[in-house]
Amino acid sequence: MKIAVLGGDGFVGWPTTLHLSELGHEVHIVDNLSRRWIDTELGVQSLTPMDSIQERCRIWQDITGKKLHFHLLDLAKEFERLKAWLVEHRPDAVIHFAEQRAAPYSMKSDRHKVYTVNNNVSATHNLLAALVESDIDAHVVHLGTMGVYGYSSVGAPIPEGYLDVEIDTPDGKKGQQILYPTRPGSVYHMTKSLDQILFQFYAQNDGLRITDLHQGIVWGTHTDQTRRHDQLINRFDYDGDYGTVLNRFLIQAAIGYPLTVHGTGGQTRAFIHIRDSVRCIELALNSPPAKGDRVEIFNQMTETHRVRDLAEMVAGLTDAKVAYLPNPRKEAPENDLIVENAKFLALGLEPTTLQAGLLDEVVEIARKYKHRIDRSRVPAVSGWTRELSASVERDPEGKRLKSVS
Ligand code: NAD
Ligand code: USQ
Repeated sequence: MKIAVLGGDGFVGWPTTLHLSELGHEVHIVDNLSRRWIDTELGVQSLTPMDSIQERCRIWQDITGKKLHFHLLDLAKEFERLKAWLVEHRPDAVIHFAEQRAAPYSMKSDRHKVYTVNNNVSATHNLLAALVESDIDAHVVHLGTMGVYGYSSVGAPIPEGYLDVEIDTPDGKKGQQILYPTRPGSVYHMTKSLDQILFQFYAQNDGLRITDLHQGIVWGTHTDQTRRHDQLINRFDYDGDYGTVLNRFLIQAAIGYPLTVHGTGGQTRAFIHIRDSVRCIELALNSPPAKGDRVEIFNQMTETHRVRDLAEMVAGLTDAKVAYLPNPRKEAPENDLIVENAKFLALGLEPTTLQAGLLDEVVEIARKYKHRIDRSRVPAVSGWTRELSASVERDPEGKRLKSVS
């Protein structure tokens, strides 16, 4: 297949690109490199040293003989170029990772909210409109999030996208399936909820074939392909905006930083290892919906964990200390979470669960590159409201930070 990987320079996009290239697909990365610019804005860098995307592609070709194509394009701002690109390349499938993906970044200020909405909603809508206009019947595989469902305890498993409901009609009760009601907890998660409506419309109106993957928190860093060469190494975010909870706990343990649990740590979330994430995308690509079908939705996760249990587990493995901090986010302090993921299991996914070996692997990588970590960038300082911003703990280590700007 000819596959466009939109956002292919990112944390999930890069290993997906390599995985699909290894399988023999012709892969085209389309990315505006905005994520690298955001690192510059925030004054942070990936824990792992990342080469330029061109250099990464060159190394992959040297090692495997397989060519990767890179195209610098902003999906949200360059509609005409995007359309021209699609017409020229006519991909069989488009994998859409190209959005601003950090909830804390999306809540930093009004500017960050506006950027996240403009970038994410326009990127998705431009893609859909361009596919219709250029009459390209590519299968769109989008990376959505478990967070669209919200995190209130419902006491029942969260289904894969659609909820069976009964409504009262003059002729009695009638069964229906509706999109599971969204309850986003950040501006970022809200954009993913808006994406769902865009997908529903374009599938129904234009027969676009769309799969939406509601993914949990991705952890780990290596896949079989990124391991092959130092310069193929994946991005690894550890900072207070882009670092996600388990990866953050693992690097914190590696550098002797207290594990930064927000609130009581009673938040339960869904998780998936990066190597299962790329495998799920392959499985979804191989099972496209038919033209005219409703949007296909998968819950892309393998297990759920409570944040404080993760912290205690990492502390137990590494002797790290756990710090219970004021929560900068407005979120349920405690929640249960049961998630259905039968569809990927039926397609052959063999879940990689949280094992000590894989946890150690991340700690080892963090130890190797710990000289690249700026401890002052570890605290999560983006508050969801003015009041929460005021109560944020900027110094979990108990040392005065020199600067948090
Ligand atoms: P990332 O930020 O590392 O990668 C996103 C890539 O998209 C970056 O390379 C960025 O430069 C590019 N991009 C953003 N806006 C663009 C635009 N307008 N035009 C072109 N390129 C653009 O993020 P990630 O962690 O790889 O996540 C990829 C996708 O998966 C995101 O959509 C995210 O919402 C979703 N997801 C991620 C996780 C996770 O834990 N990382 C979990 C669930 C879902
Ligand atoms: N948390 C801590 N300590 C930390 C960091 C986070 O206790 O140092 C808590 C948060 O308060 C939250 C939970 O851990 O309750 C998860 O936070 P996170 O930053 O790991 O994940 P989240 O903000 O939800 O976002 C990440 C990705 C996003 C993706 C989402 C999947 O950045 O792109 O969509 O995971 S999900 O969470 O399933 O919606």
